[in-house]
Amino acid sequence: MTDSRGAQHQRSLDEPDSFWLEQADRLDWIETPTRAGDWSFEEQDFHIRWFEDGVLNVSANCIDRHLASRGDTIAIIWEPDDPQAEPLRFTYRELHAEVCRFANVLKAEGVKKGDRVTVYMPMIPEAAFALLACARIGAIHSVVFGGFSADALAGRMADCGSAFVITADEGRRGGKRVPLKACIDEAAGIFPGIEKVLVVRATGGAVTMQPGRDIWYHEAAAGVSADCPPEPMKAEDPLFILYTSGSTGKPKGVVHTSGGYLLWASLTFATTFGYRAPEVFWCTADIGWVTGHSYIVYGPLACGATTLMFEGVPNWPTPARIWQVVDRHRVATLYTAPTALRSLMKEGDDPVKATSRDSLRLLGTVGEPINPEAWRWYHDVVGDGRSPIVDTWWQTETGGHMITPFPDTPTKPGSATLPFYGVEPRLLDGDGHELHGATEGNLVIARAWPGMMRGVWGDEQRFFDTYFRTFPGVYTTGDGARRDEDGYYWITGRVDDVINVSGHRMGTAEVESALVLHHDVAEAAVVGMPHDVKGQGIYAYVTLNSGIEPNDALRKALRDWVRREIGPIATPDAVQFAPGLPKTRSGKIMRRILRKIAEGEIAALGDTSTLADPAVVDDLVKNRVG
Ligand code: 6R9
Repeated sequence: MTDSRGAQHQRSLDEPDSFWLEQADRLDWIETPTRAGDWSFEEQDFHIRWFEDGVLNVSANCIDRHLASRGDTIAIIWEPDDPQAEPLRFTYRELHAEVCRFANVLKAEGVKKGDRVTVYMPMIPEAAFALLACARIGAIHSVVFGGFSADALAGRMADCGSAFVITADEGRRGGKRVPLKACIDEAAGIFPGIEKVLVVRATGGAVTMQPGRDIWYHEAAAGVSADCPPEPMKAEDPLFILYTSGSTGKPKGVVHTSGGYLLWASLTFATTFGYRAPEVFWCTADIGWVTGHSYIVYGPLACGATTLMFEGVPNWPTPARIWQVVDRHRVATLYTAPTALRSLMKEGDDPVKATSRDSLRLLGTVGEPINPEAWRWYHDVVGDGRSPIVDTWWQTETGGHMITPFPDTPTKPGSATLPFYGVEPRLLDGDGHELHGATEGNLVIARAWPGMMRGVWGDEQRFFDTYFRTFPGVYTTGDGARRDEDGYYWITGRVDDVINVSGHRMGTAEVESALVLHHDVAEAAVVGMPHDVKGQGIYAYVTLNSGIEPNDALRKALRDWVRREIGPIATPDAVQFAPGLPKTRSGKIMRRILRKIAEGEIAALGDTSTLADPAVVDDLVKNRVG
């Protein structure tokens, strides 16, 4: 079987045009494409286009085309936060009606093709309806994770000029209420461009509605038709924007297209998970991350699968919740993050063993490197040694899986194994020279693939500069990797200033900018540190303004400040007050040294002779937090 995978992979590289035009048949086209990839990563001629003359509608591909053959199949199962509450189920036919109604409401409220619609929602079925409704009318959705602050939300809306936002009164998570509408009210004070707020009633919690701006979804939907013809879209028309953190500057709006992205989501879903109808597929991600886009909504629905959407958290109200949900809905494939596994592992094997899990056929992970210990626990305890694990490496930018096992690929704990069809990974040294054989280096991708991002919203130059300038002619992933003698890849983690906190990307620059906004802070430097559950934690070095007293109250105030400025996931795990930061004579902060101190690797600080003031380091080592 692996041989046929190898042969197919080789063909995808040798005959990309015929390979990808054949694969395009997976989708339902209004106008079938006659061209596959047309791209160049060279600066003079930089462009990336796939299936350029194809025309399709993503929502019709995810819904309408299944109606004749499986209209009564369950498309979405929704498991509520409260285990006592009733799950909801929507057949493809019901999904069609819900999405059409939602689309008609958007139209009636003036949303047009090409408009950017922000989605700031809890994990309720309406979140999926909202995405598909945007796709149906050709509006570009920009989902902002419900855990982000008003500031972060306003910044993202302003960046893509989004005047329309879809939200809910509140969300529910782990028995707590999350205010969402209130956050939008606050965001509207920061970004005055918010013209309309469509509010889904989820909890019935009290909210204030501003006449003329705020609309209840259930009221607007009352009179609209449950039929809405899908808008024909060019393959290269944007489907969505999703903001993600990079090593510099503010988060960038990663743009994905209608044709190439959907094909990638659909093909990777079908292949990596070997999906067989009528199995239940469960991806535990939030819809606010790319994993939720590709493997809760677009991939599964494009394949006519049954996708489970979970409102809650894996370990509430008991550490067995995740396994109880598996049993309750007879989940065949569970796709989750190593950080979730590590925190569940801490609870011991009993909560797992108290459940059956006999429906599981396949286990998947994503978001960060999985440590072999967690891999073995997942395999031996959760999967009872029966189910293979697919450790899928990919990024917001890649749209879907890039290096991953298939269900029958022989695996090694901790390795994402082999490249997907059409993916040509290379390892480069720091000077851009290709390294061959068993080796370790910067992971780059040497050719375009259909699911790759097409741009940074509103900043073409930043797209090229971020991904194609360091190593000319290839896509730079920002990750390091090792390749072993079998050609298997082992992702070693980010090589840039991005911290991977519980599988979520956090730019050090973002946290630093939030810290220096505080009136007591003169300067801040942020690095990653090892964390046994989150994978990486956030370690902040803070220099205070003169005359300000460093103490625990201020430390707490700074952590709360960042939490409020960006969101809970950005909260520093450690704050060290530093009278000075290690800088070169030209004033550059030496992060390498700060990282080593945060990691506790004091003996390995390396050469500090180029520092303007080497004594600074002694103080940092002495006052290390942790
Ligand atoms: C899908 C997603 C991307 C970064 C990526 C890498 C890390 C993701 C991984 C993995 C090792 C895996 N990453 N999957 N590292 N093994 N299986 O997570 O997208 O949020 O953009 O993060 O996550 O460092 O560069 P995104």
